[in-house]
Amino acid sequence: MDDKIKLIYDSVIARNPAEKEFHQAVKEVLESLGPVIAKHPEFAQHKIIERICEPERQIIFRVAWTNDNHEVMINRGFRVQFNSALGPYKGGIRFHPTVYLGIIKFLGFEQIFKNALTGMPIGGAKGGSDFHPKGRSDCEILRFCQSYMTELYRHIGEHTDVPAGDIGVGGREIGYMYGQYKRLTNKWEAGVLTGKGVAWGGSLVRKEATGYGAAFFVDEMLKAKGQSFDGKVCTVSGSGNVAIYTIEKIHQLGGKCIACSDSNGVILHEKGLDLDLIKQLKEVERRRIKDYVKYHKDAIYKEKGNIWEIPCDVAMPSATENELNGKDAAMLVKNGCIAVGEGANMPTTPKGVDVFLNSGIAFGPGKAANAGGVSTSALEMQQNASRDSWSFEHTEERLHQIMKNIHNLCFETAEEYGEPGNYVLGANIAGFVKVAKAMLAMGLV
Ligand code: NDP
Ligand code: 2IT
Repeated sequence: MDDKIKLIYDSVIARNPAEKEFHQAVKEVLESLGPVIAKHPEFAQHKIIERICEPERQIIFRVAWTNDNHEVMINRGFRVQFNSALGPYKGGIRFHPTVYLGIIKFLGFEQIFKNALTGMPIGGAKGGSDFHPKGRSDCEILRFCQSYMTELYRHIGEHTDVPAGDIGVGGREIGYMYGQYKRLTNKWEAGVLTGKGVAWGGSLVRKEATGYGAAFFVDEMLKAKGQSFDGKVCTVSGSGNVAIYTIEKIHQLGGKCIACSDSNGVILHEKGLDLDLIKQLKEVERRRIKDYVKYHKDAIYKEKGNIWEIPCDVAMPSATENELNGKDAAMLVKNGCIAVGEGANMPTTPKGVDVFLNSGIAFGPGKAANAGGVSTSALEMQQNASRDSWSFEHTEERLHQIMKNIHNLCFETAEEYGEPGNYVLGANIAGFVKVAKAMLAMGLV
């Protein structure tokens, strides 16, 4: 890291103690910025890096609700509105017991640059709660979502801050939160949330968008190497929203996914995953992935297994942060993997990223590869603003073009800064420069 930038990084650590995921996300971006500061001394003079590392606003609140036994439950809610230089704050909401301020800040920080890369007018934010949705009844989820929104509604709005889903928050939760927002404000303000149901202001393709977009991004990286998905053996971690639609698009592009997972274990099905079954188990019945083997006797379930041990051509971590470490990365490379696309946010540890970058394989970092979700959220906002709804084909084509553009922007930026093929550097610099220029133009913001 550049010496002057290291001082900024040290101060970020001192000012935000014990937020290790936030430190990790900041470090990864700041390590790319040395050549940018050399080229743009005005960024340093106006303290753009220092400003970008400080959220514009952080909201932390109590979420009280009652469970089905009529007991009072208390959780903590968050919304970190990180940067609005390019548009209203935009980013998902995560419900997971591991959530604390450091997780929301890492996600919000990444979101600034991701959203900049999309080319859409959206700033960066993230929210969530340490609420644990697993095993909760529908009524409990409803009461929690209503209570969460009862505080959040005063901080958001179609021109202010537009939340969406993330881990533990999908169409059901967005519906409950939208309903509560509508009651509290007495307004039909469709553009305040994205990921809505298609019958009431949602966009076709939003559900599929992150996974489809990640597969499109990897397809572009493969094309840049003169390759394609055709006949490639793939592994995709997780079995949630991002994993499911990554698998779907890989299959459509001619690849074969043989493994997926959840936080308990790994499914390996050599002849190719049965996606209809996965959708039924996960989306409809909300069951665990281990039940897959009840329907396919030739599939294997390994409790606490490591999906990265399975040899593959393409690996797509699509579950959670730091799920793929240096050893896993070395194993993937040794087993002949040629491309890795991050569907999740920051799923690869810094050591893992180093292994991939040094190996010369194609490595697509999350802030570029998984930007299809938020891009399609921005397309949902466009449809809401014009009171229109587009066809699946048109929306998917828009998404595809956006992913190609993001790929090319990262690719060309890496070349411009003398590190061809380094999509990490390309994504960080291209995203940062866009935000930095907007902040400079707006004065002391
Ligand atoms: P879901 O809640 O739909 O699915 C999450 C999946 O990841 C589940 O299979 C879950 O397993 C697994 N998982 C979650 N936490 C952990 C953990 N701590 N350890 C192991 N496995 C875990 O979430 P999404 O698919 O929406 O999100 C997945 C990733 O993609 C996240 O990193 C998210 O930030 C990122 N992302 C999501 C976008 C979206 O539009 N939804 C957009 C861009 C990025 P289990 O059920 O056992 O917990
Ligand atoms: O990490 C992400 O980009 C998301 N969870 C989606 C954000 C959004 O606003 O659609």
